[in-house]
Amino acid sequence: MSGASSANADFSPPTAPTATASANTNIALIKYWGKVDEALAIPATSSLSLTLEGTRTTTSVSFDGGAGTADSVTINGSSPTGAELARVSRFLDLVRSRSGVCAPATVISRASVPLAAGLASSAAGFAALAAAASHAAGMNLDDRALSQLARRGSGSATRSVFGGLVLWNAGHDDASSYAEPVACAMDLAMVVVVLSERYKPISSTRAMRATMVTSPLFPAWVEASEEDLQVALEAVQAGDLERLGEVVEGNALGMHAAMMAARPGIVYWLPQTIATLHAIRAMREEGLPVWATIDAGPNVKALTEGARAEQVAAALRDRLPGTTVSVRRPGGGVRIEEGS
Ligand code: 2P0
Repeated sequence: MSGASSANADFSPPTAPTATASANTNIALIKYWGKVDEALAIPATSSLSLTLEGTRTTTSVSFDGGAGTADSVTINGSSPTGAELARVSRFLDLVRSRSGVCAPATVISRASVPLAAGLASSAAGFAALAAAASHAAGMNLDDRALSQLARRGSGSATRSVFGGLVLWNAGHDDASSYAEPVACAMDLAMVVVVLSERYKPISSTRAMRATMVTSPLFPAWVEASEEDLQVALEAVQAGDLERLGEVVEGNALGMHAAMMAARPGIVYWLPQTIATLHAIRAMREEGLPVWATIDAGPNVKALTEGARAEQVAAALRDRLPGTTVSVRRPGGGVRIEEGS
């Protein structure tokens, strides 16, 4: 918090502008798991994701002096402390150091989808924060530069800058690691199956570090992932949902295999996670186009064709009583809100 702690409210302009931005979350079809450079958040692999509509986090930022000597942060009506606050302030320090603005900031953020909906929050949160903070600090970033900045907050936020299908090029340094949209004529949707609303037992950041350092399967996953990405991109170009679905499901299972092989093993799955995987396989055998993907938690997201999404959701509800199932369609990228 060097920038925030050395700054003083007296140095802030009397009418510091407020900028408001929003971003949707995204679900990776080909996963990001592991950083080769933690400080710069350079991932071990490139990844591919679908940004989802109706999952926006909206964030306002003003470098107005914040709480006096520190940033004032409000997320969903409460004030984070400890590591969560430090993570936001570290990100704001980066914006301050690049823009020359020194004042502490006031940040107010609200997610439109509750955490309990089983959708990652850091992707939308840091993409919206990157857009609002850079705008409030007077930086005029294009979308690529914005995705590079968002990456420093949370890896998956790199991709939430863009709508629809998005490729995050792993790159090898700050300039070469960024996201870009991928042309897609396919009618895709995700059906989200929420099995548990509990917080995850270990954060993604820690779990991916442990997988990289201790899992003998990690190098194999990285190698397979490069090939998976090529297959996925070819499938998208060919409009081949079956080929895309197979590689999406295989890539997620491979990521979980690599983390399960860490010492000690990282197991995000619950018994219902396995039950959902089997339900999806049975539905495929009955002719439904549906493939599973799983992130750093027990919940399952099913990739399907947009036109069949409600039918897939109904079939999942039938087979998995007591779970919450919702359809999410592709959504847009970061937006600077009116009045900023
Ligand atoms: C992904 N996940 O590609 C993968 C798949 C979860 C499983 O990106 O450490 O919260 O902040 O960069 O972005 C979750 O990781 O981790 C994630 P950090 P992040 O969506």
